[in-house]
Amino acid sequence: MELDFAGRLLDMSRCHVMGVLNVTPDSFSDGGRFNQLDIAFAKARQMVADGAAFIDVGGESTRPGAASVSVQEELDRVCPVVEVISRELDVIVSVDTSTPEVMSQAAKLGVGLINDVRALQREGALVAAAKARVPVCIMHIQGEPETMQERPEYRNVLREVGEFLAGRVRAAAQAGIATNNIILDPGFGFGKNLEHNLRLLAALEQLHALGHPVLVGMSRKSMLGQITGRDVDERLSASLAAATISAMKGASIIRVHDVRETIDAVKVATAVKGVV
Ligand code: 9MG
Repeated sequence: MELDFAGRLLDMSRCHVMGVLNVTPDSFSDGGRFNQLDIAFAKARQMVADGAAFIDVGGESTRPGAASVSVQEELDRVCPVVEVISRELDVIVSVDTSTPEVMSQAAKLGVGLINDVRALQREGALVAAAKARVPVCIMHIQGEPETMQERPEYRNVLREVGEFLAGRVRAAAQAGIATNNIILDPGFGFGKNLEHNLRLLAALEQLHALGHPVLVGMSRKSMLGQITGRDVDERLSASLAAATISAMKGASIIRVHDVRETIDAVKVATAVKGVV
């Protein structure tokens, strides 16, 4: 089960780690775009040295209540970073965006994966992703990031997430995206309360029934804070537990802030899976 990420082939039957690289103003302590580019590149280089197979570059915060960003601002934040990482580092660059213009521009700069938390629902996103001719990650979300955590509701979260993703796979296929280029993500924390997230994680292997590799992201998320009572910068152990469970349940890509530590956790899970 190999996928071609803009010329880099990866076996999706194995578990890979994706490092998070946010290029939003709140992720840099000092000003100046050149300085920010240097900092972003240094972070990416460290994550690659630590074993990341992907670097996920995002210029729009999807945290509940985060301010929206103009297309031009998102392009200005993301493109220089995508360009320098694609040129200088041996890694698959993923672009975390819902904006068609950013998808198209990033594809020209060498991006190997489009990661859209809005499941290609913005006008023009399906067409832009199809033209990019790289794999896409389609994530489940209920509502919009600004308001999604206000009162998420499901009758059966597993079934509804599965139906939503299957519907978006159909829409993607109709737009010309090759179905074997689609990765699915249940979208932990995106319009879900703790019980919804736990039900999805407990049944993660069932998502494979849709026939696509699975990506998950739980690193440092509030679901882990709710379970442990810990602040965001104290959630490493909980994030590693979530990563280990996901790897055991067959996730192909785990999106994290702490690459080095997660690589070790994934190695343990992979070793155990190898003997059962
Ligand atoms: C950008 N982003 C933040 N959380 C994420 C998650 O859980 N999955 C994916 N695919 N992207 C995410």
